[in-house]
Amino acid sequence: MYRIRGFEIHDGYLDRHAQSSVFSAVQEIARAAPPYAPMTPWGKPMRVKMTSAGRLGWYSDRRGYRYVDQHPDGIPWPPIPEVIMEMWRDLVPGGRDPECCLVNYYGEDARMGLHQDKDEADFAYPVVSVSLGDDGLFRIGNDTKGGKTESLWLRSGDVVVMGGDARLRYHGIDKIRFGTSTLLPKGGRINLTLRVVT
Ligand code: MD3
Ligand code: FE
Repeated sequence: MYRIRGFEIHDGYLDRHAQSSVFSAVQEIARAAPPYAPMTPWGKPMRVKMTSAGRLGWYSDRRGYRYVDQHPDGIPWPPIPEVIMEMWRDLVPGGRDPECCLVNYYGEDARMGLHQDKDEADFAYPVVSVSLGDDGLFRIGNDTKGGKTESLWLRSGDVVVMGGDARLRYHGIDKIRFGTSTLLPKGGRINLTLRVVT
């Protein structure tokens, strides 16, 4: 484990076997709650496809960003699979369980601009991120817009814990290196973020 700007980077946290187990769990979530491209508040669909597991799922439309208790098709979000819960309990011991596991799918040209995650009620809880599949170039900024940023490649099996001082840092994914991993049969990158929401 090493730290950059308060982010705990657990590189190689999941070995190949564990990555396959977590990927199977993600496919189970995607079967119950199909990934979709959320509409941004400014009316453009996101390039990253998303779905969620847990009591609450992250959602966006013309009215803004928020957590909702159902998939846009009106189905309840599936429960967070146990293999995913185990990672949270290992890395964030003794606290509440996450209420949301947001699943992000990055195809060849998908990226996510620099943003803060502040739709949650309690910033004392960290966000845990799990990367699967192709490499993604992760950019870390500051607590306000602008200033110098640092970038690092996240690889399949890497886990990042964003807590304490790092919880409100600007961050994003600039690009993925399509085809760098054989974990996902169709290529691309999956990121899971585990969050306490309320
Ligand atoms: C830092 N996802 O879902 S994960 C997101 O790879 C998101 O899909 C990116 O940013 C991805 O909101 C980056 C790393 C991450 C996630 C949540 C954070 C970094 C964070 C919350 C607070 C601070
Ligand atoms: Fe984020």
